[in-house]
Amino acid sequence: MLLSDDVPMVTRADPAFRADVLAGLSLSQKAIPARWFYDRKGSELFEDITALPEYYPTRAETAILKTICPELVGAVGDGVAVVEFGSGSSVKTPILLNCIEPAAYVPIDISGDFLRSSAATLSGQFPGLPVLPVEADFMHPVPLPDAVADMPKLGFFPGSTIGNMEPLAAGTLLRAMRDWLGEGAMLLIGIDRVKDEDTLVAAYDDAAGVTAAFNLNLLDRINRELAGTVPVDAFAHEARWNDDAARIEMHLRATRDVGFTVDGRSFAMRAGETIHTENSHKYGDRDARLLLRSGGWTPQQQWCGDDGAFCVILAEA
Ligand code: AVJ
Repeated sequence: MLLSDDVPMVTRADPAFRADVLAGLSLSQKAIPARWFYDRKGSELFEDITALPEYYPTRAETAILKTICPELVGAVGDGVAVVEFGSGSSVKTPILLNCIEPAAYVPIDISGDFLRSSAATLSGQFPGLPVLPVEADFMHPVPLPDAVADMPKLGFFPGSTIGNMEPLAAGTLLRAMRDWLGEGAMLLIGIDRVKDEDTLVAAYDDAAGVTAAFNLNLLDRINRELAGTVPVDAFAHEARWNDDAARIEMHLRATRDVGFTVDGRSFAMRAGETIHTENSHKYGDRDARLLLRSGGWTPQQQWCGDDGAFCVILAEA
């Protein structure tokens, strides 16, 4: 009976996803880490988010990267190895590589498949450039390729991805990057700014409902990969500004009392109760530089575009 055909297949689910979901749904404030948004559908929805009129960060950062090239070349120098933390699938990577003309490009990502396909695409775009992908979790560094051992390093961490981390974890990550890249390395990092609440909330609760679909897709993923019975139509997307913690929070709010199972375990939620799905921390001018300093990086230059909505900071280890 247990192995009958109508028992959903759950054996191929990522054990870390299952562990995070089961643990997160057992908390009094239910919470699931934001990294689980990015299945295939979620990654596509995130691409759509970056083009939304309300979602300013991607446009702002791309515009900054396009204008700062001459200054960047002067500050960074020749023959560097660019080490990107994340997939390097965005339009930002080619902008940087065209500008710096590095001696090597090392994309680091936790997802091997994604890493290899974006590395192949970039190799095609930059025929003379050694592209040396490293499959690793930022939090558990593996050695960089021998080929870049003697090159000066430029870390690249765009998108305000650091904002997903609580300050404690953000500091730990910055210190890990410093250890990884070595003393004298440079880091080019994008950090989103604190600004008026309406602008921030709109960026995470767009009129077209794309961010809502992105958030709700997590429940579909749970149902699909973890044999869940979550009634997705009983949940609503919510984006709120938490001023104490200086962050946008995304939640999934139960609109009625619900009960469901995930991987055979039962959960219940009251109407109004939420699952906390993401933090996106925003940093003031001094906050961002202090964060970098606490991670062992000394800010050298900062560019915040015409409206100061988003900043790119160059720091040295
Ligand atoms: C990819 C983490 C930078 O926090 O702005 C966008 C993710 N979530 N809309 C962000 C996201 C909802 C994004 N980061």
